[in-house]
Amino acid sequence: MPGLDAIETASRDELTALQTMRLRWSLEHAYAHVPHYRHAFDAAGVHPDDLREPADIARFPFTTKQHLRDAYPFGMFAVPREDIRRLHASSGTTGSATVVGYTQSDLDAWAELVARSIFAAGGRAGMMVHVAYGYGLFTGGLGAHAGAERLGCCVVPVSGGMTPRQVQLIRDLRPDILMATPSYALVIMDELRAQGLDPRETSLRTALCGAEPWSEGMRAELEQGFAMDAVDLYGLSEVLGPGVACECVESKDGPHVWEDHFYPEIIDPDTGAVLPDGAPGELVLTTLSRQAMPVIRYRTRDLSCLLPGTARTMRRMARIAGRSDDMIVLRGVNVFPSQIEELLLRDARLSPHYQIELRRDERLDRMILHIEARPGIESDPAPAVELRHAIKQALGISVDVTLVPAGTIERSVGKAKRVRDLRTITP
Ligand code: DLL
Repeated sequence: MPGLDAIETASRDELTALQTMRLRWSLEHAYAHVPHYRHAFDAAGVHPDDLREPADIARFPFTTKQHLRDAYPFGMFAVPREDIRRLHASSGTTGSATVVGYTQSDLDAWAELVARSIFAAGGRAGMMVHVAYGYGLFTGGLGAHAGAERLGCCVVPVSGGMTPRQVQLIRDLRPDILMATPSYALVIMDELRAQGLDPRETSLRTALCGAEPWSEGMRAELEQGFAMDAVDLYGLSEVLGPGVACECVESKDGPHVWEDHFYPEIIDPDTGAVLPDGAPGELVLTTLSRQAMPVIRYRTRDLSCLLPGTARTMRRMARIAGRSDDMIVLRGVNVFPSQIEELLLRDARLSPHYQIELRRDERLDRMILHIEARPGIESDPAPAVELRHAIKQALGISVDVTLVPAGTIERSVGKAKRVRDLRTITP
């Protein structure tokens, strides 16, 4: 029965030795089998033999989403098409999708890592897991599914949507664990309440939430609402899917990067320089074991920082503040939706259902924050005034806050759409 992997608590030296060996393998594999890497390494004047220790990876060129797009569909694969057992595609909110492939060994490693993540969250063999991540080309559903089975859990493969049915299944089957985007977990919670049920009385005791940025305020909302632990699960399809990093329930202090399979770096997004642990910047990931599609120094666009290990030897990443391409630049100030979320959830009169609208009026950018008030508060002007003040104090921007009736903000089944940018649309 899977439990804690020995490598999770191995010494830092043992981990570094493994990383060095696997990094060298991954570089050689990419160089030998993927024309893009051969050209890029040659152009940069580097060779896989140049890697003596993990930090030498900084000499190798970055890989970007554009490189993956240019190689659409199979140009980044390092094994013959016949050896690929499964394809997924990235959500691709902007531009064309990118296809990712897995060999049988990649699928096994992925299942192991998701099993490890569920275990870290407190899941154990024999428990029941309700998977509300979408099934299909998105990696969330099938990734969660295989990992839960690998751990020895009983999986309920519900996928996203049809929320009343989700509630019915939770009531009837009594799952222990929920795997869903945080925004969809909230939708399920609201549906329970709408049916006159107390979410605290369901069987759910653990949630693994991810696939979108969320805040400590949102964690508190879910944990108190459901009487459960909610941990942060991170991943991206280009590198694997869910299970690149996961928080441990005993510390809840940011996801541990599963460093035996991924080598993380933080860089300055403008200069590309590698930053020391603790400094905020863009997360860059190199795969150490992937056969079908090794990725070398992939620029995730996710903003985080690396922190020392706590519950495990492996380093942690700070909760993702946002993606560099989700960053709102309002009159020259950089703001992430998660910062707004953190502030609004400090007020118990406001609900976590919100949307940020950006407009350009007479060449001046405006942010209008639409938030659902908790029942009974709709006509009270005080929360909006106070939040406006708190945002001005904390973030230095003036925003308009509008309280809207419950149920008017669009609900998401998967990743929530927090920002509506109408600035490029001319009236
Ligand atoms: O979202 C994989 C996943 C599925 C992760 C289920 C966790 C749970 P993509 O669709 O390729 O893959 O989107 C990846 O989502 O680069 C981040 O911007 C964001 N993201 C993923 N997990 C988190 C998280 C899946 N825990 C992109 N916190 C990533 C914040 C996250 N953002």
